[in-house]
Amino acid sequence: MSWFGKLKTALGRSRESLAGVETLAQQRRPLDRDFWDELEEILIAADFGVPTADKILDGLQTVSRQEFWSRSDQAVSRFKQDVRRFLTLPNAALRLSSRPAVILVVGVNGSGKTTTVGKLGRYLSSAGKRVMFVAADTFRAAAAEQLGVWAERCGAEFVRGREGSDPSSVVYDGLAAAKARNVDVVLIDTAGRLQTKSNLMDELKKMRRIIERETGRPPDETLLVVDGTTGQNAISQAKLFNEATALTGVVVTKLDSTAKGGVLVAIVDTLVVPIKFIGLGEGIDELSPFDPATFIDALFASAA
Ligand SMILES: Nc1nc2c(ncn2[C@@H]2O[C@H](COP(=O)(O)OP(=O)(O)OP(=O)(O)O)[C@@H](O)[C@H]2O)c(=O)[nH]1
Ligand SMILES: [Mg+2]
Repeated sequence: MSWFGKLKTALGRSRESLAGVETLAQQRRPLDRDFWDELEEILIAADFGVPTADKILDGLQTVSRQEFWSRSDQAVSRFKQDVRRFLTLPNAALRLSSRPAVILVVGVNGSGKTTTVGKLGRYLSSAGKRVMFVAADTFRAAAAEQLGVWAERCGAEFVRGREGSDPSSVVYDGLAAAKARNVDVVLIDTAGRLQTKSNLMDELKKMRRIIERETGRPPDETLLVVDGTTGQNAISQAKLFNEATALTGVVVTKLDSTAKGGVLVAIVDTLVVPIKFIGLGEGIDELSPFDPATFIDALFASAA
């Protein structure tokens, strides 16, 4: 199956959540109050969230008046362009400007951080990079073992600490080992849950300080991993992390599962941080750089 075919298959549920938009276009209806209400309902059911849905619809209604549109297919075609515009932010590509480059991976428990580190390791080592994984999740018993398995799968160097040890000291050890072993990219996997939320945020800040002290720079990337199936919950979690650490990118996982397409638009609109990758399955190769144009094509392609 082609890569685009795979993307289309993975996004099946998301596409279903927006199928009503295609129906509205095919009906070639007048742009009356009922039309706008129905479109809004579809967007909210597809996890756009009320603020983002309203922002898109307000813009669309203004243009429809200015350009004297009369039919729903015109509005829907512009709608797709607008969604694509909403999803497009600068700096969407992974930025690895220093050596070793440091990628800090954060997010709530179960969002897919460790899996994403594993997939990113494969992605980067396939591109010829020497990769190291650092297990800074010392909170959960099996966390380091889980990351170790991913490291073996993609031939990454691996640094871990003792269970319950200070995550920042593991980060410190990891950075020292990375310099000694001539590593190109250090990926740091963090805990998703501690005793309290403020502990978690404090710990992330501390790791960030260690990285700055040891490399002279903030992490090249601080990626927030978000479970796309958690809908509007994902948005409020993302906001919390964005306040605690300067995020440079988002990875939305489980788009092959019950996620609805609108959640990506809501995330980008709320955080103003680009989505850099999407997770399309549990396998090591099921991660894709995020490209808004391809995503929109796959999201709206008729189910042929
Ligand atoms: N279907 C699907 N499942 C995924 C994807 N990414 C991760 N998962 C699954 O989500 C579950 C949690 O993934 P982890 O990588 O362990 O999540 P985590 O954020 O590291 O979790 P904690 O370490 O507990 O905070 C696992 O069962 C993964 O296989 C994805 O893109 N698609
Ligand atoms: Mg984990």
